[in-house]
Amino acid sequence: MAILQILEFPDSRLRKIAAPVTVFDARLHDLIDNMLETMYEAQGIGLAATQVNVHKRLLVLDVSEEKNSPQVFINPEFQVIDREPKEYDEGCLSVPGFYEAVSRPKAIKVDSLDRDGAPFQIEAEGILAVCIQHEIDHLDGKLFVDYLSTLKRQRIRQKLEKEHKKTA
Ligand code: QAP
Ligand code: CO
Repeated sequence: MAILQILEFPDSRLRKIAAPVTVFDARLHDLIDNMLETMYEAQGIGLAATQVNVHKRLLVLDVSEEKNSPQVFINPEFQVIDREPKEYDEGCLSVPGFYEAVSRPKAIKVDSLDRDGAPFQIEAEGILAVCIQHEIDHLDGKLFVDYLSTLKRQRIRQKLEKEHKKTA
């Protein structure tokens, strides 16, 4: 297993659109395991392949208290089942140190493939629904800061760019 490097806003590679996964082999399983290890090590609850510079449609998450319930979604798609907007304080491993309120539909139905390519469907609400929508956004080159005001987004970008200059 290995810890992967996580791209940080405003890296332009976070804007790429990911392509569907077509091959379910040992290499994919290695990537999934490495993404889970990277997410746990960074104390995240969700990680999309885009964030580790792999532009394929897969994401991992674990929203459990005990951090013992890894979930993998490949080529996920969702439908809204309750459009009632629900606000949640979101963060992102690619936007370290920043949390802001974002509104998203309250409940969704997700169609996905598992790590072996078998289809499954779940309904999600609460933090799981937030996390899945946030991670699918990554696969489409979208970040939670895109939902904020231009002023807030530019402030976050400036602060992170300063950090990157220090540590580059
Ligand atoms: C997305 O976010 C999410 O700033 C996953 O310093 C967020 O795992 C879904 C993290 C909120 C639902 C609700 C962020 C770790 C982790 C940071 C994360 C940080 C360290 C964010
Ligand atoms: Co994120």
